[in-house]
Amino acid sequence: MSDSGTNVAQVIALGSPGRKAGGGCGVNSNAGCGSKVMPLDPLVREKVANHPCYSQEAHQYYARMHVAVAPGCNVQCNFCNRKFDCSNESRPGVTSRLLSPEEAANKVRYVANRVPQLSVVGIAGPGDPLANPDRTFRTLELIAEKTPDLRLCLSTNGLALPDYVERIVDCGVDHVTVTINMVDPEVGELIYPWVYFEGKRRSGKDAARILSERQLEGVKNLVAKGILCKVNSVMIPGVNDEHLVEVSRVVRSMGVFLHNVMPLVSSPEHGTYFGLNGFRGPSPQEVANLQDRCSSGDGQMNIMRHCRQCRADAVGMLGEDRSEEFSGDDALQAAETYDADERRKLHQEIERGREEQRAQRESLRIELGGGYRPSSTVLVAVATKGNGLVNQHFGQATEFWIYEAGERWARFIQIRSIDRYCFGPETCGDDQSPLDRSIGLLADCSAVICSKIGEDPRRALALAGIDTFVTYDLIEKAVAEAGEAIISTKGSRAAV
Ligand code: CLF
Ligand code: SF4
Repeated sequence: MSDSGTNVAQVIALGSPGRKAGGGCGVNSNAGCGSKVMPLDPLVREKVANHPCYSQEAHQYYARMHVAVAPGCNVQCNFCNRKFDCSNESRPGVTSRLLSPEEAANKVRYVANRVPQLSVVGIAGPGDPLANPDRTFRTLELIAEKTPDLRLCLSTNGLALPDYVERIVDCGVDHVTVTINMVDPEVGELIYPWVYFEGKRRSGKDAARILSERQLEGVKNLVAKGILCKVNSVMIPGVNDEHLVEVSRVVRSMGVFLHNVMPLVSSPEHGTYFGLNGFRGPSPQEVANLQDRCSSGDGQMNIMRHCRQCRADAVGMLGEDRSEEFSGDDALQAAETYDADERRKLHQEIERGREEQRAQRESLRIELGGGYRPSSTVLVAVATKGNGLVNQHFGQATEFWIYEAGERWARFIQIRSIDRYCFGPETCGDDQSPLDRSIGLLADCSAVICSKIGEDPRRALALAGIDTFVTYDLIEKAVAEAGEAIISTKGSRAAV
């Protein structure tokens, strides 16, 4: 059953009518995420193969959902307002409907029957899952019983993590995210006014030290149990931005698989300490620069670059928000049967399509990031709905995928969302049209690649010095071709 274009094989069928097929998907299929291309242990490869957060490639084909069952929190972060969902994995200002464990398990089954790409269920709030252990573990047990083919995922601030590693393993959770914003209490006291630990509220450096020790102890124990561990960090300019390179180095040395550096989203109306006190979020360029520093030099970390900072009740592919569609009472009823066979067939079709794309990409011999970087590169923005293809109309794009392009070379850098384009009054205003916002968002790009565009936006982009390429093709192929064309006519333009 599906309401989302059920024939997945059709959706990911390659190439466009009239064009030579070729190329492939986001990153090397042996890589976990982001820009690095590294061979993976077969066990790890199996774990990331269909996890949309742990693999940039997988996120083009598979969906996740969150169930909002965990209301309380044991920590106060200066980027969080408790009226809203946990900002460690959600954008500030988003509020989810709290579910009971039974309602959550029913909703998972309902969604799984209707979103065939669903592969992962996560608990990420609205508070901290491990500050609500009974609700969280009951939910996980029910989901494992009713929808056993789905992967289970958990996100936590880590304060209570050492107490629950065994239960996490027993429940069958195989992916855990810990938000670590510092490993130095002097930095930590600027981010955490207090933590609640062993029945007492602790503040200042003491609070930050306890939190950091507990986070690292929890991570160490998870890794020892074979759980795939990701670390999320909120990048707060002037507070922990420089320090996150050290965080990356430390967690990598402990066996963490992936580091997700996310921008602080800060505005006074969210009512957070940082928002009310003028702390700004970083620009996309600043985020990309820090991610590059974490992934090279001393850090050498595998970096997640496609996070959408989604809601505690998110549903769908990472780039889409279908939470409203599944917010009614219908989804919470117990009566539905579960069609695991139908879902298995659909996932097999997805895998067949991915395999074809890989083979075609290999035949094209386009390098996907990795160690080598051409001497001349430019940035290009891609409008895509996923599935490895340039397949989105410019005017309908709510986000752009930014690539660095060179001769037979393409490196995925980041996602830029039009809705979230606001880094201060000089870049954002109520009077800006969606077109102005897109152009502002892409000001450092040399080209936009999309499947269709109107004459007016094409002209406006040209006036801003941004070329347009219209195609329906594999993303890396289109990116490398556009890059080559621009460099041969205009030369290189500074990349991020
Ligand atoms: Fe959810 Fe997090 Fe699991 Fe993914 S989200 S609990 S690891 S299934 Fe993913 Fe969303 Fe970013 Fe989180 S895009 S906010 S990283
Ligand atoms: Fe808010 Fe999450 Fe921090 Fe708790 S851990 S204060 S819910 S951001």
